Amino acid sequence: MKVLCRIVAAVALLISAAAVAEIAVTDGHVRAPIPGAASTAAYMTLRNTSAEDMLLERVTTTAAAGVTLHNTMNHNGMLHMMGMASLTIPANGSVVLQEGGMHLMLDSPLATMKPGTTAEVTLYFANGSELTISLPVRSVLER
Ligand SMILES: [Cu+2]
Repeated sequence: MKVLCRIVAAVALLISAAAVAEIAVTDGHVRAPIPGAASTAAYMTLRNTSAEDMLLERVTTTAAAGVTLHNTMNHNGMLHMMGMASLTIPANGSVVLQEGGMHLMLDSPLATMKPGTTAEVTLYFANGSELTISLPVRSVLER
């Protein structure tokens, strides 16, 4: 029984280690909210290093009251934002969240989110894995 427990513990360790390594985030940042603004956006590149599609189902942040997945649509030259229930990051592929495209919408951002600070964002995937990232807050003037 003792040996079995050790094996179970070792397997559990392997699973949790693999779960966070499947997604690599690069170029992540949050746009510093304009004082009094109802929302701001976060951008990043999500790369899936595994052989399975990864479904991003839920996002949370400590830097705003709420966060949702958004896509930007162009209807006859008018840009509209639409909520997305989930986002698939294809196996061995990547998805770019960028201005004018898909992004994370942070609603009621904290007033303390100023350029030079960081915002913590946690990504929850359908396979049970989650990833917490610390994104730098950047001024809109920075590129
Ligand atoms: Cu949006």
